[in-house]
Amino acid sequence: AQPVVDLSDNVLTARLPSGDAVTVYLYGATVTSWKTANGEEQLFVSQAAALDGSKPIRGGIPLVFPVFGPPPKSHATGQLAQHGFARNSYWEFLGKSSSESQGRKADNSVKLDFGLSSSMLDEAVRRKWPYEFGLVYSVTLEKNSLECQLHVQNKGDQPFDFQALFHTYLAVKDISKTAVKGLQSSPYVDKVRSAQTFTESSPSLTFSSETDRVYTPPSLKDNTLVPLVVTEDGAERFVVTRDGLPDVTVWNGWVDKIKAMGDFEPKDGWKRYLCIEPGTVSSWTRLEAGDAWEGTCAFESKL
Ligand code: TA6
Repeated sequence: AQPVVDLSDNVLTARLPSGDAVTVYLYGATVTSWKTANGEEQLFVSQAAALDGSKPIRGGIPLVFPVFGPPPKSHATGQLAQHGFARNSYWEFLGKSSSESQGRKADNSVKLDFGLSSSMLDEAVRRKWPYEFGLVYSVTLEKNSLECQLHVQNKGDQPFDFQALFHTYLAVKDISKTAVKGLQSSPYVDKVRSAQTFTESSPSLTFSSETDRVYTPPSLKDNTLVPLVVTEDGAERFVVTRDGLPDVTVWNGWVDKIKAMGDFEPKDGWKRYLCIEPGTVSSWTRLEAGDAWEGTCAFESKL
């Protein structure tokens, strides 16, 4: 049996013979559902998420490019919306391929490619960030895992500086029983404490109030990055791996921030999500004319 892929009304669905499935809206190339074979939804999407292209989808995996957070006014991205334009632009589906593994056609794996180039942007957006670029976003679904890879190409004759991040809303049963391991000794910028920098002392980060931190865990001696483990009630729930993405934002808005978000429903939904956001956001990545950059993260469900 082969993976089944369908695209209609700007929504792409893919399903593996094992039953694992993914849904991607061409709007923002936003993954809005990732289900493991048992039908269990792995991502959180607000019940009030706008799915009509009127605003970025609240939940799933919004893509952040070329700037994370509110853009610095004095920066070339200064005129763009918070988190940039990737998540509120229409991408195109470039096609599917089942990734070869060990030389054999893996029938329980499918790679979906999406593209966004500067020529596809609204003129109003192009004027705010007038660089020529090409993005290819690959979403690979395998049994119990989802891999997200962003390839950025500078197609102009001017260098540009960018940030990129996968703003992943993981579904959890209860945030008060959820922890993140693998951040110990990592420096982090704490948005809740006037963006001051601290060092994580705990081997297991837990949540009891609004949390909004950008961690930059030190890479290992062989330059690989430490996997993060999300646990629930002490048991492994997700393993998050990164390649070329030095930062991880950890965010839960808690009661008040979520109450104030018009497109966040239900209002007690803060208890059932945790954003683990791999990216390169603590500095700017400069891309020379003609050069390319790639960043990859993978989420493995241990349920
Ligand atoms: O990634 C964390 C964060 O930057 C928070 O500060 C909060 O603003 C969240 O993203 C949601 O941002 P959004 O623009 O999607 O409402």
